Amino acid sequence: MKQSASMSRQLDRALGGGLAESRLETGALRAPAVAPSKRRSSVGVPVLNAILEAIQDAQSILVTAHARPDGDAVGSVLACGMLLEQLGKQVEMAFSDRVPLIYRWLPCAQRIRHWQSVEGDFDLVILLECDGIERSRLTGLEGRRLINIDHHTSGQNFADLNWIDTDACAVAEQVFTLAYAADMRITPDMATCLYMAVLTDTGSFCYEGTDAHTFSLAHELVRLGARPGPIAQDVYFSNPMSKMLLLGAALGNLKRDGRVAWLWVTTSDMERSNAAEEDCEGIVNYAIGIAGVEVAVFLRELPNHRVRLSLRSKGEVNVAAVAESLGGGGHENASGCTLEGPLPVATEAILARLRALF
Ligand SMILES: [Mn+2]
Repeated sequence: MKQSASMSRQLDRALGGGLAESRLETGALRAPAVAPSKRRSSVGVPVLNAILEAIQDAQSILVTAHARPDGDAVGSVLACGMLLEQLGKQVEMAFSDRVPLIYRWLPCAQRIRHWQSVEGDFDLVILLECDGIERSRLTGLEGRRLINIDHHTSGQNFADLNWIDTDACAVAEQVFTLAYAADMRITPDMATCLYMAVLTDTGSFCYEGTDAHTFSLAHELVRLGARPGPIAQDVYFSNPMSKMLLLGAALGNLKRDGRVAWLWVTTSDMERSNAAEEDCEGIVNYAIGIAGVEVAVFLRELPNHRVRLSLRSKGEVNVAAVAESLGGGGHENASGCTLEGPLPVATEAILARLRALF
């Protein structure tokens, strides 16, 4: 591991002109230099140094992320785990929920444990995309040495070391930066996991904030061995039938009032479609896809009579703030929270909140 003297050079190589430089080294491409971006100077170098030192001092490390893991959580936990193994660490990766089917093809995905409680002694726990230990829904994290790496605006300084970079397009970008800072090689397997994370967390490079830097990161990951075609096949064209049946049920419940659209599924819709929780992923995007709709909400009735909400915005409304005011969190354009049921009450509650904004 490099000492701090070379840290800024490493970071610069990771996120700055180094991308163009590495292209020149390969001699294969002569693309123009990547435009500088504000986030390259905003990376928290001191905390990165501290994180690298903590990793260096640890022998056994657990890597986890939030419950109901999405593509960024799964891909970044895997890449981070592989990075730590390269550094000679004893690594466990765990989630409180199963890895969704569409991510189980990822390298090493079968190594991720499905735990309710942290098992074993760890010198260090790295939490990705959590605003507190509760977000992981793993018990037994209290009192352990924790590192928090997050890119959400709802990020909190709850751990011993906290690296929150809201300019990162995915937590995968932070894992990428960490690998470069540690002077470790990003293997094709790591690149595959990180590319999938960036692809899914930027909404296939569609969300606001996707810029030249996002594409240079993607470019670098492809150069390092990620294969966009097969990854897109696995993520977008390998859905179980249950997901399509559930989508049909949700679209049958689609409603609109001015610039707000919403749709929902009940527990009986879930049962009838033989759907799993992960089959709900992305349904909200069909509602935000309507012309003239600014905010969309997907509501899912939970077996405990509470209601899980996913919110999307085209940019006019900050749905992270809306979700945070209701105990949830996320990004300005994509967020979530859980409300008390029954479903019609939760629907009215969120609609009242959104109508007040227009
Ligand atoms: Mn993310």
